[in-house]
Amino acid sequence: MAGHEAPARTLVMGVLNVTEDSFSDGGLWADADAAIAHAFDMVAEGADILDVGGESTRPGSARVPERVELERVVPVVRALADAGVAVSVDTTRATVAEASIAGGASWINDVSGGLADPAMLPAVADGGCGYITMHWRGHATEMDSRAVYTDVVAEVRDELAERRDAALAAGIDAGRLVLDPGFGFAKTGEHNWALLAHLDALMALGFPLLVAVSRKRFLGSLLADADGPRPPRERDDATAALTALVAQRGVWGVRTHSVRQHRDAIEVVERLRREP
Ligand code: PMM
Repeated sequence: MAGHEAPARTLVMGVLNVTEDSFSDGGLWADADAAIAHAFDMVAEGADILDVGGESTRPGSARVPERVELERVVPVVRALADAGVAVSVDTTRATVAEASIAGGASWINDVSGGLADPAMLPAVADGGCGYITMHWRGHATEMDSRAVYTDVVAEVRDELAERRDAALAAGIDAGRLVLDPGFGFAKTGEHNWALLAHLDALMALGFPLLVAVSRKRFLGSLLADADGPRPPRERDDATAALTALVAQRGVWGVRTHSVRQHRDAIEVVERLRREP
């Protein structure tokens, strides 16, 4: 169905949150210069794409005004794109997408799959860039209450298929469309595990898949001890284990906070794949 050329291996997308409040690295990179320096460190570690975000999507967080999001994101996008880095921008707003594409972004990563802003899909189609469309059931303040499914795999598959079709109908290039099940977005830990166990059902939608599980809450719960859930920064080994498993299944990319670990995991998978 898609006109995609499969990448030689699973790609690594490094997370660059230019926000005050993201759940795992919030506040660390809010300053543009610090964010750009961290971005170059991730490129040196082997990131294929850097995903710049100016609005936290963590459950419960309030929306950032558009002006603030633009001020945070666009200078960082320009600096990275000018240096030849492939940049995606994590935004649900068409205005931010347009300014980012003008600044050199080659991907828009829209966690709402076009649902948050009706101007998004036409903006991406006009901009001619790649589009990551994610399964979404509402903004951060309301998503936990929408984590209700009878059959999570079938429902996410069907709702994601609608977003795929909407993106194609808007004129977005089929060769640069990527689907994402949206782990943790209107999903409990049980839902995330079910989706991970049945990625094949989502791959059957005919488009490359991005898996973004880095440091997420369900891993903290899995690794909990008497002190409570494992803190976000101590979830990287578990995330890398999942990266190896999903790379083995042939996903297009993983979105991660700790680039080197994930590149290493993918190297291992690729080396094993070459054995007869
Ligand atoms: N998760 C977060 C942010 N952006 N983008 C995509 N495509 N998929 C995701 O699952 C996703 C995302 C939240 O995580 P963060 O606060 O670590 O950025």
